[in-house]
Amino acid sequence: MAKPTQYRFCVGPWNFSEGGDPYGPTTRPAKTFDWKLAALKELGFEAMMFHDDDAVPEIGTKSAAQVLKEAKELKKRLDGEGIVAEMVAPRLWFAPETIDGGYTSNDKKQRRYAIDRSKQTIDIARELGTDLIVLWLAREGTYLRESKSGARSTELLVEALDAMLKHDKQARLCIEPKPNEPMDHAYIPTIGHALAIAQLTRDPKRVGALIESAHSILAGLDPADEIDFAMSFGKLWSLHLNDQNGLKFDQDKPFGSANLRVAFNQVRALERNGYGRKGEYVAFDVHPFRTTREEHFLKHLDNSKKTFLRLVEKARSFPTKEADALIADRNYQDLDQLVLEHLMGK
Ligand code: GLO
Ligand code: MG
Repeated sequence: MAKPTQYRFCVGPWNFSEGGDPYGPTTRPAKTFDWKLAALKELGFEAMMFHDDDAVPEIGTKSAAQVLKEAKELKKRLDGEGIVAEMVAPRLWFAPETIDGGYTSNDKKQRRYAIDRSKQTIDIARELGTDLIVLWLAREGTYLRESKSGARSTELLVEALDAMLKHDKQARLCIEPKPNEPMDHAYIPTIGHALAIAQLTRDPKRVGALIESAHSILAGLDPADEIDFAMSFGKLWSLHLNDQNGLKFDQDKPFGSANLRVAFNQVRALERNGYGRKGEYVAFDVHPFRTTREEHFLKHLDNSKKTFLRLVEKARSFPTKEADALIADRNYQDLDQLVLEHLMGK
């Protein structure tokens, strides 16, 4: 039997957010990058995720050479701290150029901007020592369906992915699907869509996926099924665990906070498919509640990790024999109770 996975954890600088929402200002002071790096280490996390402009602040004002120089400096800094860069993601959704989308914008100039910026992200990743490029296709969708053609948008997405794959022969593109927010409807809403579009690219084996629990739930799906599906293709290369209370705005709650059983099933799926054995990290894409005081700034991360590790214990100690007997007897009634008793601690 394979040795149990020793999970390794990862977080992004944006996960130390300050509590601002569309209805009110921030409620905690902004923290510096150095503070976040120290916090990450204190929490026992081993890797950091980066947007391109987390790695190189004010990226839009800097020359290509300057961007690479700063990426190199960051790599040295991370090496010194013993922290790995897990991935880099182009933060396309912030720029004035991408108001109508990046790769699927109706404006050719803006599509070019999105592709060029993504290529630069790949260059930054190379400097940071990672081949993983995360693509959260935030604005690749519509507010108004009649404003774009879905067929043309699929073509444009494939063109963009191809341009990135061509730019660097090592880079792996990891699509993070999300069905809505900020868009009404996104073009790549689920893992199925991500894996399907991979097949249309010039190098399907370098296009995989990242599952975020909340995004699956927002699509009305069970994140555990999404994990099983992606891993059946060997295509789950990164993971954003969190929680989501139904079909609302993207809540990014601590892992297990809304539905412990759904969280348990995600951990079971990770365990049964061997997630982490090829060096994949478990990231928590969680945010502190707006009410969180400054002195409790790290609780959402620490608690998510605690819950995850407790659920790993629960997955490993699950009474499989008893469960199998109930399954064989089609006694799902008692199987249900067995799961509940196990989670409640009996
Ligand atoms: C938002 C996304 C976002 C991405 C991150 C990496 O809903 O989950 O946090 O994961 O920007 O691209
Ligand atoms: Mg995410």
